[in-house]
Amino acid sequence: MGIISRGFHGRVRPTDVKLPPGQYLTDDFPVLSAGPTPSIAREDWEFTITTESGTRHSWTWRDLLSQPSERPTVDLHCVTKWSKLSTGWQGVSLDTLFAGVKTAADFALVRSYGDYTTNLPLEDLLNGNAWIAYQYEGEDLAPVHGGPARLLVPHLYLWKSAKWVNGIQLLTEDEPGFWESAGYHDYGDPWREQRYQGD
Ligand SMILES: Nc1nc2c(c(=O)[nH]1)N[C@H]1C(S)=C(S)[C@@H](COP(=O)(O)O)O[C@H]1N2
Ligand SMILES: [Mo]
Repeated sequence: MGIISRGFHGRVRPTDVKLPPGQYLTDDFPVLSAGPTPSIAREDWEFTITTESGTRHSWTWRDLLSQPSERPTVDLHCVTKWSKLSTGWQGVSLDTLFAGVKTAADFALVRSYGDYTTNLPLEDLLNGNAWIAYQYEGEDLAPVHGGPARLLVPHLYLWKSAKWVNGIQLLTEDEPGFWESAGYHDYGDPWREQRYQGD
């Protein structure tokens, strides 16, 4: 019997591979917005989680800042093929905001000021996977990048990271958001290259 080389196989990826398939690296931080940048005063800002039964849990800007925050360093992958590695953020984990929310829903539809929406399984917002981010590289998040605050869910393509986030509607059935209705993938895992419906 000869020597068997196991090689790489299965779903485990080598730890030195930082770029998902089809992506290229950029040092810039490109701006991609489907519409104009809304202007949201912090004193008017509000974030609301609405459960499937209609119960609302809201946070003002002060409420948000009074929550414990985290400083994740994450890689960003845009479906237009740029990736930016090791970006530094500050924000509140969705686990913290969901701690007092009773729900049996499996899906979330995220809403932004300015009407953008995006959908994802609720599970992908929990367990340390997502934040409401309000600082980028030590500065207040710039309006073009979603300031005052955006969703950050870096394990999925960046269109899921809704800028100017305003709320999350919990749903018992999946409902497509803006890009998902236009033919983009319902889930959008960059490592499985789920760019478009059918990928
Ligand atoms: N509200 C809102 N959020 C959005 C978008 C948008 O058009 N509106 N574009 C999405 C897309 S397609 C991408 S790639 C990222 C871009 O984030 P950036 O402009 O900070 O790079 O934001 C996502 N979040
Ligand atoms: Mo995008």
